[in-house]
Amino acid sequence: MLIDDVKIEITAGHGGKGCASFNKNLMSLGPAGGSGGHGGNIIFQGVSDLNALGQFRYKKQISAPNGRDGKGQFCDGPDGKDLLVKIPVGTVIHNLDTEKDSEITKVGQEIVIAKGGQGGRGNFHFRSAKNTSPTEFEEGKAGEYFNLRLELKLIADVGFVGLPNVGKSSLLNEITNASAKVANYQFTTLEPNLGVHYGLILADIPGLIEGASTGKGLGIKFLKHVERTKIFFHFLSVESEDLVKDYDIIRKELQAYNPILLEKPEYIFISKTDMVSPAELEKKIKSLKKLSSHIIPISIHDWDSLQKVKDLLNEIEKEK
Ligand SMILES: Nc1nc2c(ncn2[C@@H]2O[C@H](COP(=O)(O)OP(=O)(O)OP(=O)(O)O)[C@@H](O)[C@H]2O)c(=O)[nH]1
Ligand SMILES: [Mg+2]
Repeated sequence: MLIDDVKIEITAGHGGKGCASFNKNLMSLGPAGGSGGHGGNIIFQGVSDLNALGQFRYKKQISAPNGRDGKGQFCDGPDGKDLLVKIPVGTVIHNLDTEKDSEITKVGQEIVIAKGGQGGRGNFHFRSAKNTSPTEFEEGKAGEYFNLRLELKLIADVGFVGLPNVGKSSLLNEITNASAKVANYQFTTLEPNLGVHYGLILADIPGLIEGASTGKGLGIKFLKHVERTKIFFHFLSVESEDLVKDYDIIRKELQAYNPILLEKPEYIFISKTDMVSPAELEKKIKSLKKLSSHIIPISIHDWDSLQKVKDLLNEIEKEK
């Protein structure tokens, strides 16, 4: 199960306490209390693993180690280690307390989400000409505490949309490194799949059916993953009796989710062309003329058609 929306609580490390103590060396008496170490920060780091939010399925609270207390004989407490948390690229981090959002957009990007508390000063730092034997020291400061909502919104360049069983996953598997499950029934794919074609990320978005926007089937929860997709590949199966109707169903669901989706450039594919005669295919393509003058026929059993898809992707990448 893809975890793509989760609430967690995070606590950065608290600062260690400063120490009040005096030098045990009789030759140089005086304050010698060390300072507390700083608390560890909580740092989010972008990774390509889409399932990285799965770590929060059961564990909803994370904290970084505290700084240790200072000790006598000028011993400062060690700092708490920073906690590095791996987060999938495309995660929007909503801070529910400050109402500020930040976002991980690149692999390797690091954001300090909660700062560790400062360590308190030991009495050594309070010595002065007036007071050579201070007994003052500070407590460490608390680490930052926040409630966060982590929402994964894939940043794919191309989103594959279409009714179930039209061959979206099959094409993704053919032209990328993906190994999505493929089968001759609806809803084979239950979660978005990603594939990479050179510099482009392609996302196969399952579950769009008539009424998805009102919660039917898998619903439209996966559409948030195409909100930021630049281009759609819209798949229509040659097996269908009424391609225009199929097309309209998907467009309606996209619109119900967010009308902006309809403004994105799209390419219309007619899939499984090997299943009909060339004359039949021609007829079907003609039936789509009012949608677009440029319909792309594909079949995973037709090498030339796959090559054309790859050429198109190369062009899209060049423009990117
Ligand atoms: N003959 C033929 N069959 C195809 C082609 N592409 C896909 N199929 C078959 O069509 C069926 C559905 O393909 P999928 O790739 O699972 O379709 P999907 O759109 O991902 O379906 P869901 O995951 O259910 O939304 C499978 O049995 C595929 O083998 C094609 O070009 N030609
Ligand atoms: Mg599929």
